Amino acid sequence: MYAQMVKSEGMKSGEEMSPEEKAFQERIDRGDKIEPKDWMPDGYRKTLVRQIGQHAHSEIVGQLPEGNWITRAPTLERKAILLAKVQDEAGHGLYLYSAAETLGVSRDELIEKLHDGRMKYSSIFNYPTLTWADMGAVGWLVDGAAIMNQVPLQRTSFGPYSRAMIRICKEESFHQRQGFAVMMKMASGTPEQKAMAQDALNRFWFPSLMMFGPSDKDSVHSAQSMAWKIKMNTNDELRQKFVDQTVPQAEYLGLTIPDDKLAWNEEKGGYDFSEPDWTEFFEVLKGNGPCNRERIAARRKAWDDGAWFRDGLNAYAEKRARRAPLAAAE
Ligand code: BYC
Repeated sequence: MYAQMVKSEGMKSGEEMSPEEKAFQERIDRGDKIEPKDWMPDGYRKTLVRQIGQHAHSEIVGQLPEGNWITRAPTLERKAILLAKVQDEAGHGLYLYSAAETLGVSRDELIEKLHDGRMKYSSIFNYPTLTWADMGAVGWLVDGAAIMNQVPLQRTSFGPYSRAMIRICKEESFHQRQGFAVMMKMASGTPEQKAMAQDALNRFWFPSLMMFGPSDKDSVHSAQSMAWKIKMNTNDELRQKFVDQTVPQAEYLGLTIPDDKLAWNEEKGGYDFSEPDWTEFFEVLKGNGPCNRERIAARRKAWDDGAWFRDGLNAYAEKRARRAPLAAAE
């Protein structure tokens, strides 16, 4: 079973809903934002914790493949830019953990579930970054795919998630442009540099298409999540938009998308393209991708190494809380 935490139970019809559920759905349909203290169905809360939590984990685990290149960036300027980008990802993770916490789950609980495999993070971060050109491909394709998914999420129905997405999207578009700038430099460089750029595109193309999730027929959560406006589009809709946006960019770079079936389809006004290898996708989700074990081991180590710091912060917070009543009494 590749979908593990929250089972989407199938959607209720209007008649099956309780009066509270009906009123809730009417609020969603009107476009109201739902805030943390508002009444919400249990499934809505659980779905949000699952999606926002996984999204937060993706931002944090997503630092690892890029962090790998900070010490090896080709110039000081590139190093400073990459460092800033990786720091931004940490910030995105923190906004998202905070949004999830408003739903009554603690950050520690979410992190524990990541570490023991009960929660996922984006499949893309289980692929290695082998050359500097991969920093270009990650920014251009991975952040490009992320933005395609995240721009509509600015209108998601849960207020704290929507507000977090507005901030994140601003930074994400800078990330995508820095990736494209790296690709432009590489693609217009020496033949060896252009070959590195092409190789990075070859390796990251299909994993980037997988970021949008399984095809609609296999997406267990889409129908309910869209009815609740937790998701605004289906996985296939966003994947199509991403391909349509990215193909002309590859042409501009003089690079070839590694797909023989890629062809403009006049009738649908979009590209036809090959499906990713879904067997590979489900294997990555099960923990068998090229870097799954390495990524989780790195996160566990960071958590263990930071224990002394968290203990210190907690001890300080307790001390302050003990002193507060005394200070008030003086
Ligand atoms: N990877 O019914 P479905 C970033 C899981 S980070 C892993 O379609 P849903 C960045 C899915 O969770 C970008 N798992 O699910 C950071 C579910 O399993 P569970 C992260 C995937 O939720 C640093 C099962 O498959 N963005 O931008 O309706 C550097 C069934 O799928 C994936 C977000 O997280 C996957 N690719 O739709 C650079 C965006 N796809 O949970 C960049 C927010 C599916 O039942 N999330 N699964 O065990 C979403 O929009 C949706 O959760 C998804 C999946 C479209 C990803």
